[in-house]
Amino acid sequence: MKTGYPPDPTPHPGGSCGRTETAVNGFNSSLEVSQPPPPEPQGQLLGGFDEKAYLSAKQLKAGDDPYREHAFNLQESDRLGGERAIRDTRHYRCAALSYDADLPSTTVIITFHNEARSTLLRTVKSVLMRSPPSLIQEVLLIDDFSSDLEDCQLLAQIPKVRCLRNSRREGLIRSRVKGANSASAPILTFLDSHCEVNTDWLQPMIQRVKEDHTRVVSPIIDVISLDNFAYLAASADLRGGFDWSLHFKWEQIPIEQKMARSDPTLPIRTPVIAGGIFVMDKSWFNHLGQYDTHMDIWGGENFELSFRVWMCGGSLEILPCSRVGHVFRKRHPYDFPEGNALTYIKNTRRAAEVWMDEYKQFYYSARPSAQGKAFGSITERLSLRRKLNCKPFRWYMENVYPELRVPEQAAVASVLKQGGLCLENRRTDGLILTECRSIGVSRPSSQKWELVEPLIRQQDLCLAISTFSAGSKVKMELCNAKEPRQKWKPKGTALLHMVSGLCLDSQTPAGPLAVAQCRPLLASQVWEPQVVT
Ligand code: LR7
Ligand code: MN
Repeated sequence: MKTGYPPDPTPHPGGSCGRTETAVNGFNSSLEVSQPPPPEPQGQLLGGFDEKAYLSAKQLKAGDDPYREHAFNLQESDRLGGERAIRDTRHYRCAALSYDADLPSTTVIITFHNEARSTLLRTVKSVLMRSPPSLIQEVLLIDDFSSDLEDCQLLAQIPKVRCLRNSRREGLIRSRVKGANSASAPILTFLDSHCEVNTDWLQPMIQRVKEDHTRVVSPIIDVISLDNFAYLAASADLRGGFDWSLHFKWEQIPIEQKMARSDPTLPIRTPVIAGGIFVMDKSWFNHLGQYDTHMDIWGGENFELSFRVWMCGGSLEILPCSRVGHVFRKRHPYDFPEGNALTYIKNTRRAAEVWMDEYKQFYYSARPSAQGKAFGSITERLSLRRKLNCKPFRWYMENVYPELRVPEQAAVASVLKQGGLCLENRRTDGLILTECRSIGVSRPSSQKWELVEPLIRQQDLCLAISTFSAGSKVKMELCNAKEPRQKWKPKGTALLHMVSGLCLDSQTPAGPLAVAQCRPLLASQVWEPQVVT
């Protein structure tokens, strides 16, 4: 089995979604902080809200570690105050685009647990300042049981801002669902509580969703430095990906797609989204089953949502003309009541068990400690998947994320035994059932098989039927996981050809073997894979 996965478990935001400086280009930190704030009609924007009092009531005390409470430099954040100018990081061609005059409005949902006042206020104010007012129906804050009740209550004095508070800690997943259920606009926009949205961030996203309500769209997520709060442009050539341990990562757009991009303002298809910042039609969100509300606190919901959107008829994209800054941190500044590792395992296990079909085995090999850990009942989510008639994970692998390599299983070669005999591929006679042989201590390669669903392979040759009817001879041909004649699946003790519904049968042991109507336990259809070295 392939190794080299990240240490297990790795439920860490810094490791998983922190953009490294290599993913950042063209930054200039001093530029953005020194620009004068734009002339905003403050009173109008903030209503009766007293920004100064709000911010000064809770600031870092002299001598305190500025990183302790929030895992970013609070002193720097506080120094910036409630708003600042940031550089427009979009490609210059974005500024020339135009959007429909009658775009639908949105509810901006921001869940938070003990967020710093200055970062939270900048998030809210940047939304109010940098969005066309007609598009913002409301900003809905969900206070996930923060220690200070007033954080949220006071902000609700700002026009258009509402605040809901959980009476116990729920985590970001259930908090967002609560927000969605209370939202009054037809479009939902999710944001983390330490963001700053950039020029014209909203219109491109709402436009794409208006044109096709099954699209779920996100911006390019710029980096706000956790040390000096510089606003840094992120690379526009990245999309969301993951490895088999369900560890999110940014990755380069595949080269063919990159070459085909004549226009840098076009959307980028992405296999998964980072999770925190996206726009989605509210009816589509509800139709697709919102979120899995049995996931706790943090993590995994972005995979679950991404698989579900793709597999159940929607799509995910990153819009390069929309930019939102986010403070990427290296650790969680809050506690996990059940522990960080167990929570991540529970959440990702639920995503894997519901959505990944036979591919979940790769998740378990990459994260062995997940086996046997509690993840609750998934009955409801499985019936949701059935009700929505979603495609198999194999479809997702083939059509959405073919770049995700299935771990090499070459190491697990088996003989396929029947009684005391073995399946063998002879160059002269084709596929036969014959005595199991060994050369010295090892088997001849002609009797070694790799069962990598749906393929039964020998090097680059795969077992295939010739026609789809009973009696069809089986032969070896070049592997192609999309070729229906090559699709097999172990079923009980039989080897089922998935498309014809027939089973591998050895009634003509001298070969070539054929497929026949499945008859469970018929001796000539019982195959026993036995791992060999
Ligand atoms: O118990 C909690 N309750 C909350 O309301 C824990 C967190 N939260 C809030 C928190 O205040 C914040 O607003 O939830 C939001 C996300 O938590 P962060 O900021 O601690 O997490 P993160 O930025 O590392 O999280 C990324 O992955 C998460 C997986 O569950 C979520 O999907 C986050 O929304 C996501 N953030 C982003 O996608 C922003 C870009 C970062 C990346 C990649
Ligand atoms: Mn965040």
